[in-house]
Amino acid sequence: MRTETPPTIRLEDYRPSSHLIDRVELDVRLAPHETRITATLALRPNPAGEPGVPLVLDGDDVILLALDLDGQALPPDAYAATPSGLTLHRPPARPFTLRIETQVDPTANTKLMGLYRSNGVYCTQCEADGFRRITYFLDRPDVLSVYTTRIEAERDAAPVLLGNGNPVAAGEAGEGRHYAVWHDPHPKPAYLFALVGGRLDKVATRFTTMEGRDVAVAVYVEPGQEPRADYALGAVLRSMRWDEEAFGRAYDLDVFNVVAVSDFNMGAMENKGLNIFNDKYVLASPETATDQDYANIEAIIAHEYFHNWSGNRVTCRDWFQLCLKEGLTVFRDQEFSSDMRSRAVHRIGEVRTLRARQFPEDAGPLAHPVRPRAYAEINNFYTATVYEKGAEIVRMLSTLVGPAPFRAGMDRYYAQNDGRAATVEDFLDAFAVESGRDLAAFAQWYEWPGTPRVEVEGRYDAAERRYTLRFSQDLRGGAPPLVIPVALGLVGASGPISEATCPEVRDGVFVLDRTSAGLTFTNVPEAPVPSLFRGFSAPVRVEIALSDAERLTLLRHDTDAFNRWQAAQSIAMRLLADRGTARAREAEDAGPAAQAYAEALAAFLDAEALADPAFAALVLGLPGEGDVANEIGSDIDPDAIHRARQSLRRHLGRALGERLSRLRADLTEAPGTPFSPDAASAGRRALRNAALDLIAAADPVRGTALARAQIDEATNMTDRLAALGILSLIPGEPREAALAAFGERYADEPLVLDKWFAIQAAIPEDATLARIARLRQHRAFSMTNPNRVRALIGSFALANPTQFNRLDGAGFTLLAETVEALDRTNPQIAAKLLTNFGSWRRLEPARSSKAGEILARIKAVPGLSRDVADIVARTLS
Ligand code: 0A1
Ligand code: ZN
Repeated sequence: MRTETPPTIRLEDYRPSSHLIDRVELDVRLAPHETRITATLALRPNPAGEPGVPLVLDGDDVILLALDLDGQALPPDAYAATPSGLTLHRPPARPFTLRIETQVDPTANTKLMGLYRSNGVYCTQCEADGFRRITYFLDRPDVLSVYTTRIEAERDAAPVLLGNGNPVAAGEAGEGRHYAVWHDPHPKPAYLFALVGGRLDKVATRFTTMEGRDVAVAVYVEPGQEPRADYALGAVLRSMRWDEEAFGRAYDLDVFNVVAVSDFNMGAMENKGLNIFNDKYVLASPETATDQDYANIEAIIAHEYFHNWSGNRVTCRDWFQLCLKEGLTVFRDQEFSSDMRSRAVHRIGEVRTLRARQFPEDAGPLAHPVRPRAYAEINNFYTATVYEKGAEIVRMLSTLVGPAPFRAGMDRYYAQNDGRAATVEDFLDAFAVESGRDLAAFAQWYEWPGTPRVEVEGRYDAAERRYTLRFSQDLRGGAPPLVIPVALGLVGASGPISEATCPEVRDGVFVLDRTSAGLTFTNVPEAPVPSLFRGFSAPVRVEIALSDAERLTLLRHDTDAFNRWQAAQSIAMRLLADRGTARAREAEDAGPAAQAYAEALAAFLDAEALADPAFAALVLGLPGEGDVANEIGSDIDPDAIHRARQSLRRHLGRALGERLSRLRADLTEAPGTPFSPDAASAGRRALRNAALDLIAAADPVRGTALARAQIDEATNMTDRLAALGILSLIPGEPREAALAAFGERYADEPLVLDKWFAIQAAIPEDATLARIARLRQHRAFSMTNPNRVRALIGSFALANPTQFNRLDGAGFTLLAETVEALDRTNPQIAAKLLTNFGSWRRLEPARSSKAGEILARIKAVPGLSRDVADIVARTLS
């Protein structure tokens, strides 16, 4: 539906549904253009709803073919049907059955919401409001029904027919057609409905739950791709076992199916018993997937599987409660990945993502509370704030109440809300009961946008052997003080100061719940360095005046790996932010601070690199250009930041060169070592490639030779792609030859070509725009496939700050034109791309006014989708 001023939906206006639907029987006859759906709905008035009102069913782009009530055709004046809704003016005040026949065109469905076809495979996406594109329905998450689905299709076109729940019947339907019937005994909202029909092959196994249920587990992929689905299948089994062990949650159906499709708007979807995935998060082989891909697959398989309890068994009352399932499930998948891999390394990755994506969102015009109070288009609220900050809130809650009460609170939450549509209040209530804490003040985390700042001052009194810390918090927008768990400790010149004590610090955590507070540690034998917010214990910005020498003490001696990494990052960040401002434009010289930083890194590498290469790779990695821009905060000049970062990379490469070469040699796998995606092997590759990056920055000729050799000799995609990325930053013939060869080698591998598109879109040179224009004509590029668009255009906006923010506005124009074109076919992806303008006001004035002009031009385009109209209006507000 296209509209100029989207209506706003408000949390305070929530009312229970007028009716409930206890049972849904669907008969879906799949056909490329004329798919017919007969929905038989067992309806009744909702005792909690308003009595005597019309029944208003949602619809979106559906054609009504037939309608009857309790077997009787309805007279024309009894109802009104449009493509966007079906109203029964005077529904019976008793239970009744409505039979609705609709028709949809899955092949013409380019929005990828509702029933559509991806590479010929029929599939569905119903969250948040796609079910209404299949049939008229009460398409809201607090209407839970038991579904039975009969799917019928031509056997040749769709030999595999999958639905929610358990398979109960199958057979011939005549004229080359066949059918399957699926029954899902667990009541669910319509957004969890799914079906799949197509030519697919599977890898399969069985899993016995802790309750003794024998579950058939399968991952379905396009024929020929089965070997690439093994890793995902293994990840399903690990997820099933982990949720039993960590949270006591067992799987509750006889089958669990995962299906990979190539056209998908998001990462994946947790439909009950039938998770549908973007193939990027299922398919992996050493030749085509990087270590990051393997880690993402494991995490997303887990995320969708964990939704079976956090989201499906306990669902959301309304879409304002989205964080209830998403923040909690992200927290759960983070914990899973930390247990499968290195906890410290994983935590650093989580925080990097939060700072790169959520902090800017929270500081810009699209900022919103983790539980928003109003929305115009819910599909625009699947944001870093809801997901990642939502997960941080659950993490803080677990820190506050402690491990045993947290687990008990989770058990209580599930027990009390199983089969219900719950709220954030229901969630917090379970923990309040189990911990005996009043969580009313903590609940404010859900209500206020913006990243709180916490200022800290430390003072040491040598005579009294006392150390005091003064904290004050500042949350913009008039919010009350938040409850902030501060995990902390003191570190001395040669190690942690364990004898120091402070009564307000329990189990290493101080809870800051006022605007300001002071702490006094006694028995402190030397001037300490405070290690604050260990493990990033709260999603805040910390301001404390520490010298580089003090930060290096933390890097050397802190027991908290996150803060060791943070110490190194803070030094690098200060160097980059000082030099990355327009004023420092000409400053090239690295200076003594950079020198000292390089020496500290050298000592660190000598002592620890080989013991924990994954961690060392993170310590060696500089903050990204976007991170530096976020730190600077206003009057941002992306060119100055780029120059500053290049100059520091060069400096480190020169200062550490020999060491880095030695490290590379030490980390080289013996020839014939089989590839393994495990975290330790991935860590060694990460450090080797981080070393190559700095070597190439200091010596492009040598870098070119090493990168070319690595591309030729690599036995896996991680090494090949890392080398290609490094070479892509060195202009010249070797780069062009390597890019061309890579493009040919993987000509038939769309997911690998996505990486190739992304690398080229991120080249920080003027000629990149012309390169992108050429790549848009590449035979593998397609504007209707979200992965392709994200790879080429999304990466440009996200990973190429100097070119996207070009002074002449050509980068903004490229994005704007793509958004406009895409809005006609896939508004969700168009709107997501448009969010890349989120920081436009913080750019220096010339760039900022260009961005403003272009945004105003988009706003004036007639017939914008609600998705894009909403983002553009908020971005300009
Ligand atoms: N619930 C899914 C995310 C998701 C949301 C909307 C979608 O519609 C296109 C698809 C997926 C998750 O958290 O993984
Ligand atoms: Zn999710």
